[in-house]
Parts: sequence; C-alpha cells; structure tokens
Amino acid sequence: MFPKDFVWGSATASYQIEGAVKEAGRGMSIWDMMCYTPGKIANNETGDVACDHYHRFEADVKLMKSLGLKAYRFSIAWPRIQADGKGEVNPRGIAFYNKLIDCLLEHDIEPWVTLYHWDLPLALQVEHDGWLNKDIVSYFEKYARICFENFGDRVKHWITLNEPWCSAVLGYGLGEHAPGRVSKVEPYLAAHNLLLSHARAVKVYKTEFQDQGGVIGITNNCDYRYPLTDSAQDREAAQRSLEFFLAWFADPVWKGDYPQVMREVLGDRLPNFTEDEKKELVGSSDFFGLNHYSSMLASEPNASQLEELNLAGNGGMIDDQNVHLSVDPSWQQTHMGWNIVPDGCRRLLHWIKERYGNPIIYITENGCACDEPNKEIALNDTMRADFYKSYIKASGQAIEEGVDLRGYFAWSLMDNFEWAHGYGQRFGMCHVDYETQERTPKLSANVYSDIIAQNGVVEKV
Ligand code: PNW
Repeated sequence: MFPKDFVWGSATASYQIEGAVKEAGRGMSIWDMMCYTPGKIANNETGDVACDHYHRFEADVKLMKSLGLKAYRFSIAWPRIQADGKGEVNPRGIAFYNKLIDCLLEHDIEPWVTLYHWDLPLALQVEHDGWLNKDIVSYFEKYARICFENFGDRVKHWITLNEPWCSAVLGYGLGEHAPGRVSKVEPYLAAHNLLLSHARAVKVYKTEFQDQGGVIGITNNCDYRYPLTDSAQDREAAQRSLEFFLAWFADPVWKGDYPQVMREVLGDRLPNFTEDEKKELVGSSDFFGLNHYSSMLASEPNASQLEELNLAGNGGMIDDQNVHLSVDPSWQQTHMGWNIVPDGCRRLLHWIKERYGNPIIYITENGCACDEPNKEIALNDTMRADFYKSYIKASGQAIEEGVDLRGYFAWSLMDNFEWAHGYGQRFGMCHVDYETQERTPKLSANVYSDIIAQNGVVEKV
C-alpha cells in the first residue's frame, strides 16, 4: 500500500503527441527541423500529425479519467507560446493550453506542467546557438514568466526542464536528438546553460508568483549502475558513472556545483559557476523529479575495453567517464533493448536519498516499449503490465525503507512519436492507430488503473 496522497499519473510531451505543427501561429522548433532532415529519424517520420492530440485533447482527457488518473504530466510547446522564442506572445497558443488545463481540472485531474520537453524554438538555435549561448537564460526566463502569468492560477506543479542530460548529450554530444550536433565540448556548455535557465525560471516563480502557492522543480533522467564485481575498482566505476549521469545535473541544484570527479576529469571543458549563480542554483528544486527506465553493469575498463571506448568517439560522453558498461544475461529487455531491472529503481531511489538528504521524489517517467507489430498483440501487453507492477512494487519497497517518494507517472498515456525512433517504438498504455487516431487501452492500462484504484499492487489470488 502506498501513502494516502500518493500521486498516480501518466506523462506525455508536446512534440510527441500534439501534431498541428503549422497551426494557430506555432513557430518551428528544432525537432521540426530534425525531422525534415532526411536520414535523421527512422523512416523519416515526423511529429507533423503525431497523435493529433491538439484536436483531440478533450477525448484524451476523458480517456485519462476513465483510467482513474489523478494527475497528468504534459509539456508546453515553447514555439506555440512564442513562435521565435523571444517575441510576441501568441494568444492562440495560450488559448490551447488554457483549454487543456481547464478540461483536466473539470475532470479532477491535476495538471503537472513541463516548460521544456525539447521543442526549442528553431530561431533560438539558428540565430543564437540555442543552449550553447548564455543569452538563452533570459529568453527562457521570459518564456517561463509568460507561462506562470497565464497558467499559474490553475497549475500548481511545474517542471522547468525535462531531462537536460538528453538535451545536452543526445542533442549536442552524440547528435541523435535535435539540434543534432556532435561535440566533446558542447554538451558541457549546453548543460551549464540549461542549469542556469532552470535556476532563473525558479527564481522568477519564487519571487514573482509565490502567491500562486505551487511547487516547481527539475526532472532528471538516470539509469542505475550496478558494479560488475565487488571489487573497489568496479564499485568506483559504478559510482563515477552515476555521478557523470545524474549528479552532473543534480549536484549543482542540491549542492551548488558539479561533482568533484567531473572537475578532475574534464578540466577546462567544464564551465564554472559564479558565486551568484551557485546561490541561484542551490535549493532551486522543491522536489527531485526522476525519469528512470533501466540499469546496466559498470566496471573499470580493461585495456581493450578502453581502446574500444576511445575509438567509439562518442562525443566524449562515455570515454570521459572511463566506465565499461555491460548487461547481465539474465535480464529481460524491452523493445528499445533497455534492461528490465526493478531492483535498480529501488537502489537508485536510495542513492538519491543518501546523496541529497532525503528529498521529496517524484518518478515523473517510468515505462517500457514493447514489440507490437499489430493491434491485437499490442492490446495483450503482458510485458508492460508486468513492468509497471514490478517497478511500482520496487518503488513501494523503497518507501517502506524510508525514501520520500510521493508520486509515479507512467510513460506514456498513449503510443507516440518516440524521437529518433519515430513511431516504431510504442511506449503507450493505450494503443494508437495512426490511420484512424483511435485510442484503445491495452492490458497494461487496465492493470495500472487497478493499481491506482487499490493504491498499490495487490496480487489477485
Ligand atoms: C525520455 N537514453 O527520453 C523522454 O523524457 C521521453 O520523451 C521519451 O519518450 C522516453 O524517455 C522514452 O524514451 C529518453 O538514451 C531518451 O538514456 C533517451 C534516453 C533516456 C530517456
């Protein structure tokens, strides 16, 4: 059984579900550009239509209600609010999110709103180098203020950034995500400006909108790392890997600076915070938002593994860490090839509890992709149903052990545009037929719905 007010929700993101990319004054985002560049996305698919949620949000909210969701986490598309990211406010963009928020509240579903889930206005990238330029901090500040002003009377849970690790590493390091850049230096710069932008938005909220009485935080993603063996070297490798992954973004927010090990390894490539910036960062998250999907084994690389790491030339991201990653052959894998290890979730929650002084934690995403070549197979998604049950049970155990976990959001409400993988990877608890746009709850939706109704995983005998 979970605590009485535990928040049960599901999550989506604007570009992955909305479609209507050219409607009602929306400007282009870096993801439109990425998708229109041949060869970047599986089958050259785009978010042009996606789940057509922009036109179907009312039915989608009814679907959420029928499943018993208490909360719904979605993101605002910055280019709907300001087409070029810095100019005029677009009233039609405001109107869309007003309608969505009102509809959720009418159905007693709490809106949890992410300000940035990767759809940066294209003009900010093309004219200002996006997250590489410190100017972004003041653009993001203004955008955040517009959102608090217009929606903050009804929205009481804000998330500034979704997974800045992905923006920095996949967007500016490995080139897999928009804006598709490959570099060993840029990820650290992008991360720096992402963190400063987060802190600035929080400062605006705390100083100008305190009377709205909401909470605001950042959501980071992290997989868990088990040491391959019990050796001190492997345990250090696992710890180092977690610091390069999660502490990179969480230490500045909870402790005021990057982890020491990153300073030592990266030298000049890791930017410095001024004393004022540190002050703005420390304590800038009311809760610890965590997106968690998988686990790996970490070890100190041997000579040939080290050579492999260096040859991979993976944007400096993996070779900087000096960690060899592998899998336990007994682990089941999802359609993304991600390992299903519920105990890793529990351990990561403890790692966060220890390192950051028992913060309030929300799992803002957790879920899995299944191989669903047709609707019939999709509807019988036993692997996903088991995935939810096992991860939720592991989370419940962590709570019993003292972790202050207050909520869980399943990714995702429905199948959607899975970034570079296009529509071939389905994460939804509801199936989407992309020809008819019909939504159908899968087995996992019903299982999750039962979990919500029972406030926990109750095994039927
Ligand atoms: C998250 N990785 O993305 C995002 O927040 C969602 O938009 C996405 O649909 C979901 O997880 C499933 O992928 C991630 O490479 C993308 O470690 C890549 C990674 C992690 C999360």
